[in-house]
Amino acid sequence: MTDTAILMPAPMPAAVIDALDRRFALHRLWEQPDAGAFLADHGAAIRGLAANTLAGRVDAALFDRLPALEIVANFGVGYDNIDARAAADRGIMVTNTPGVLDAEVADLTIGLLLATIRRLPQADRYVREGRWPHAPFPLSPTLRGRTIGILGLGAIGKQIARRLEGFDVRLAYHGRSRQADVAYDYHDTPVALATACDVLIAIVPGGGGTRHLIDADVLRALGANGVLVNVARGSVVDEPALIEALQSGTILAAGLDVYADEPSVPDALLALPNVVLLPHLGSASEHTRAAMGQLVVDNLTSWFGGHGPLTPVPETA
Ligand code: NAP
Ligand code: 8YV
Repeated sequence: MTDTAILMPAPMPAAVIDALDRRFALHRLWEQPDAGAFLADHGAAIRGLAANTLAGRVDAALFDRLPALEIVANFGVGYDNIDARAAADRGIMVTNTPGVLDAEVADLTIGLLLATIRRLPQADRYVREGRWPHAPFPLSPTLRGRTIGILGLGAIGKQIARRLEGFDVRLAYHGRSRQADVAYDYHDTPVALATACDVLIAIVPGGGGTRHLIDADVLRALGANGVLVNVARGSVVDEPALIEALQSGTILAAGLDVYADEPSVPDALLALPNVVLLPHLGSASEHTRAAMGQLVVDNLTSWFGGHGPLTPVPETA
């Protein structure tokens, strides 16, 4: 155990807390009766921050209160909760958890896609409500014959695509640039991708660069047989436009793991019969959350052991 002070603004898995407690002087900000007063009294001593999406924005305003901060270790591969450029400007390292969750998120995406197209939650409710003896569950749409567009063919997008190759569907993608070693059809705008597809899977990072990348035009291009699956971030989709598209039949259905204002889900979405709604579950297995937590611990341990970061984000690498 060292006296290096680490701040954890919001709870993380118990194993992460225990491991950090053993190595560092860990401060649990959520247990403080007055977080502002704690930061005023102890902020100058904090050298590491263990962050997650529950911790609120990690930005210049927080960095101002933590003048000795050296590293932010994020519990998650997406780090749109952190102003990484502001961190880079101050020489603060930011790390995330790439790789260890790719397969889990890809599995979940396939499950959500099938659940949405074959209406599995609706069918489960049908059985529980005792309706099966009275009439068979209505026939569903199908995955057969579809073209699936992946918006963001990165580490997770590629794992999703690899799984979908086993489903005998056509695959296409959009990113800011064409990837030389990828054989799937490339489209140079989200609208062009949606026009070519009848399933659109969003798995890009969140933040300003991708805000409302899926808007009313993209949804119109996806079409009346179209299915949207969003496992990226809620900010990537214009949520009111999506609700309108689902209500009016502009698209067929949506499977959503993420929302604009988590954990709030708009009543209009809850009321729709043609959506499957998950509470941000992409990486949420015990196995994968443990691996993510270990990587947070390992990044902090490596940094304060003088060995540098293990998984720095590009802005601060
Ligand atoms: P990654 O390897 O960095 O891949 C991101 C992909 O998005 C890249 O292919 C990139 O391609 C593309 N992209 C980035 N900005 C873009 C833009 N403005 N327009 C179009 N494409 C863009 O990241 P990853 O590890 O696959 O993770 C992706 C995201 O998934 C995370 O950042 C996180 O938000 C989300 N996620 C969600 C869950 C969940 O629980 N639902 C779990 C894990 C991750 P180009 O560079 O060619 O544009
Ligand atoms: C986590 C995620 O739910 O890694 C990400 O980007 O969205 C998820 O794995 C989230 O980061 C937990 O804080």
